[in-house]
Parts: sequence; structure tokens; C-alpha cells
Amino acid sequence: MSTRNLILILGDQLSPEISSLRNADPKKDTILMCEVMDEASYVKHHKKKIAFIFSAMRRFAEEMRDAGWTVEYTELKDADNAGSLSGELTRAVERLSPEKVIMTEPGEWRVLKSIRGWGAQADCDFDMPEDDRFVCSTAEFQDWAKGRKSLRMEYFYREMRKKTGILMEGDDPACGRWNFDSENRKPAADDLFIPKRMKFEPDDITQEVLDLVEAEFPDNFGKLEGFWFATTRDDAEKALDHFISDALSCFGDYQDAMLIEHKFLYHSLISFYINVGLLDPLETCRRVEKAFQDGKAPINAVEGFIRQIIGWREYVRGIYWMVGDDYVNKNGFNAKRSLPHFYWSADTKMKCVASVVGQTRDEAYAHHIQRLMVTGTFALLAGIDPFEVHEWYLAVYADAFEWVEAPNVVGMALYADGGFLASKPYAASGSYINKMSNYCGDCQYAVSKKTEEGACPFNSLYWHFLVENRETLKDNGRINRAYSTWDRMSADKRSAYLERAEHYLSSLDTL
Ligand code: FAD
Ligand code: DLZ
Ligand code: SF4
Repeated sequence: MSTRNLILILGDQLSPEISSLRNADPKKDTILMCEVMDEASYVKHHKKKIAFIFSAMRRFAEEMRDAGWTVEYTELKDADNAGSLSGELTRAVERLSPEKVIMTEPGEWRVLKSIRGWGAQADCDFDMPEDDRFVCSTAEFQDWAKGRKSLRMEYFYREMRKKTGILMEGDDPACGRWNFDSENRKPAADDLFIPKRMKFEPDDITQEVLDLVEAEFPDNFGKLEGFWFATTRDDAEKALDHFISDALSCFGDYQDAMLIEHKFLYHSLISFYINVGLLDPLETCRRVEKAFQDGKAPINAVEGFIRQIIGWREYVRGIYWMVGDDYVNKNGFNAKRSLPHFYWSADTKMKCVASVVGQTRDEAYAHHIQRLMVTGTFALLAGIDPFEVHEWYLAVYADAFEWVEAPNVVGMALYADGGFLASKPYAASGSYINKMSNYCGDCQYAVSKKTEEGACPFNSLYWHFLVENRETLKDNGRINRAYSTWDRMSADKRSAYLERAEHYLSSLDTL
């Protein structure tokens, strides 16, 4: 058996329009997809994440076969599975003798380097076209960034609005403003009407994958029960439609809110579908924009949502590829503590952390503010080694791929890149969480206590963090006010804060 071109499609490249397939011919070319242990174990992924990706891969292979393609698919348990992408490529080349191997650029430095190495010694031509499922190419981002003293998402985002024409009235932003974020900070109340979210019952393929994951990854973090993800394009589109009709109009108002009983609030729950290629980001934004044009959703919701996708999502990707493969090793505050065990067990008296970790274990999902202001802020304040935090986030979320996860964790949540991505660290005391959530009412610590026994750990750790890192942060105008407050405090109060923080830091695992 032989083929003209062999086209390798990765688990996050499940888009029929992907660049590697663009000039391909189903009659002459062969698609290769492979479940391999290297990819399933470079971190100990959440069980639901592995199940989602394998099931979506299998369904994509089926869809492509139905469309007339020849698909060579290696399952994880196939006897001769080589265990790595390059090993599987080598096997397939021996089997099929292609003239050329084609693969769209992967979303991670690790894979890029390894496959480039493979391509350099391959016995056939090798081509790696750019991944153009993004609004902004990596070259365009670097052009935009060139010569700027500091990068700010807001200015980049405006360029993306102009480029796409989304929410534009001629040269001006729709409704006269680029950004409606100031209207998007309502705390949620317990009695809000929260829409029921769409869940997809596992079909035979998903069930087979769930059994496989349970058998092969029994010790990985996360629950497999209650698997609800869509694994096909059609179902992912249904989930998007459902979000637009039932949740979008409140998305803006409650974007930053957190409620124990409502893990999803009005979020879209589509990042995993976009990231693996089941939904197209620009098309998603256009559908959301249409809801605004049809009078079905207000501007603050629609603008807020679109900013996350053509703004933040594109911006973090640009930074990931611009900074280089050592981004994940950045450690601007020289933070050295180990990740506390409760990030895996949810066994902590801090209700906010227990709740977010528990939800993450159950769903492989937490929304942005939970990731940023609860588990992220705690890790920042407690001085946890950024690499360990990065590996945790990369493992536990179904949408986690390094190009999007690392800048959000290392740059946004931990400010470990020295302020490249964000303008200031997201350091906050317990009062922020108390304002935006109902966690504190149910917590064994008291958010109102600052330095006494039983005081909320976020309160003293906040000041400890600022004091410890004053030298690094002293020129940051956005954080000066906090230092002025600190300087005005009595010496007794300041030492009480630091002692309480030291006490907590000396026994992090028992918090
Ligand atoms: P919604 O709140 O409904 O937002 C809509 C869409 O906007 C998302 O689906 C996503 O595609 C995009 N988006 C929103 N915020 C961001 C952002 N900061 N960066 C990139 N895209 C964004 N997102 C990932 O896709 N993968 C990750 O591994 C990831 N890790 C994160 C780690 C930390 C510490 C933080 C603070 C954020 C992280 N995010 C990550 C961004 C964001 O939390 C998720 O995209 C979002 O929670 C996904 O849920 P949703 O689809 O309901 O999003
Ligand atoms: C995340 C993941 C997992 C768990 N397994 C596979 C796999 O077996 N085969 C595959 O092609 N891709 C997998 N992926 C996604 C890759 O890790 C992802 O393509 C790279 O990290 C590049 O973004
Ligand atoms: Fe979290 Fe502190 Fe509130 Fe407890 S009191 S839930 S630790 S912010």
C-alpha cells in the first residue's frame, strides 16, 4: 500500500478546514491519527480530558472516513503502537511510503521541536504549514509587538476588532465604546435564575473510551463519571447555540461572579471545543455578534464575550510563541514553595479553594475568575513554584494546551514573566473573593479576621506577598496604593500580618 501525502492530524487539530488538509485529495492522500502514550502522559491529564480528546479524535476519524478519506487510526492499545507521534510517523512512512508528510504546526514548543527533529531526518519530504485557525498569525503578532515598550491586550484587541470588522460601525466601535468591562462585575446572588446547561450522553464510542481511560489511567486526577462533553462538531454547535439562546445575555453581568452551587453560571463552556477544533473561533464570534444585531443579547455581554476570544485568546497565543520555549520556566518572584497537596485532594478548610478544586476534579472545568482569583491568586500569594502551578493547570482542565494555559498561568495569574503579559499581579485579599462569591459564608476561616487565629489566609498572605516582593514591584504604578496603605499601618499591625502569614506558610498543607 502506498499514498501520495501522509497527513498527520493531532488531537487538537480536529478541523476539516485545517491547513494540512487544504490542498489534499481524499483519493490520493491518507490521514494519520494516533492515540499515543507520550501525549497522554506528558502531564497526568485529568481523566475527563483524555476521554474527551480520544473520543473527539475517534469521531473526527469517522467523520473524515464518511467524507471519503482514508484514515489510518492507531488506538492507544494497538499492539504495535510506538507510543509517540514520531514513532507512529516512522511506522506509517514505512508502511505507506508517502512522497511527503504534512502536518499543521502543533500548539506546543515540545511537540514542534520533536516533530521538526523527526522531519529533518525523514526519508521523504516534510511540510509543516502554519495553523491559521486564529485571527492573528504569530508573525503578525510579532509585528504588532515590535518596538512597543509594553504590550497591552486592550490595544491588540482593538486591532483585532478593526481587522475582523466585528462589532464595528465603520471605523468606530459599536455603541461608541471598545470595552464594556466596567459593567461586567456584578456579584451573583443565590436566587439568580441560572440556565440548565446542555449535557451530551456518552455514545458507544465515548463509552469505549471512558472504559479505556479508567483501565489505563486509574491514578490520574479527576472523575470520569458524569461525562457530558460534546465530542462532535454537530454537538459542539448545539452547545454553542444553547449558550447563545439561554446564557449569553447574562454573560457580561456575571462574568466575574462565583457561586458554590452553580459552577457554570452564564459561561459558554466552549473553550475545549474551540481548542481542539470542533468550533471555529471567528465563526463563534460572528454568531454571538448576530445575537446582538438581532436584539437578543446586550452589548456588554456580547462585547465581553468577543473580547475573550479575539482579544485574550489571540493575545496569549501571540505571547506564547513570541517569548519562546522557556516561558514555562519564568519565575520573576523566585517562588520556590511546593504545590500544596490540597490542589489534588480539595481537602482544605479554605472553602473557596476546596470548592474550585472539587469542581475541577468533577468537571475538568472551572471558569476564568475561579482559575485566576482563587487557585491562581492563592498560588501567587503563597509563593508556589510557577512550574509546578503550570503543570497543575495543564493537567486538570479539559481545555488546557500549553499555548493558552502557560501565558494565563505564568503570565496572568502568577506574574512570573515579570509583567510581560499583564500590567500588574492579580494579588487580592479575601475581600475580593467575599465580594464576588458566596464561598466565605461557608468557610472555616473568617474573611473579616485579618491577623487572629482563624483569619482568612488570603488576608495576611496578601500583605506578605507585597512585602516580600517590594523590590520587584516598586516601580509598578498600579500597585503603589497598596504600598502606601502598608506604610501607613502601625508597626504592630504589620508584624501581626507577617507573623500570621509566616504561620500559614510554615504549614501550607494543613490550611
Ligand atoms: P467563557 O468564560 O465563556 O469565555 C468565552 C471564551 O473566551 C472561552 O471559551 C475561551 O475560548 C476564551 N477565553 C476567555 N478567557 C480567555 C483567556 N484568558 N485566554 C484564552 N482564552 C480565553 N483557557 C483555555 O482555553 N485553556 C487553558 O488552559 C486555560 N488556562 C487558564 C489558566 C488560568 C490561570 C486562567 C486565569 C485562565 C485560563 N484560561 C484557559 C482562560 C479561561 O479561564 C478559559 O478559557 C475559560 O474559563 C473557559 O471556559 P468557558 O468556555 O466557559 O469560557
Ligand atoms: C492532549 C492530547 C492527548 C491526551 N492525547 C493525544 C494523543 O494521543 N494524540 C494526539 O495526537 N494528541 C493528543 N493530545 C493533544 C496533543 O497533546 C496536542 O496536539 C499537543 O499538545 C500540541 O498542542
Ligand atoms: Fe476563601 Fe478566605 Fe473566603 Fe475562606 S474566608 S472562602 S479562605 S476568601
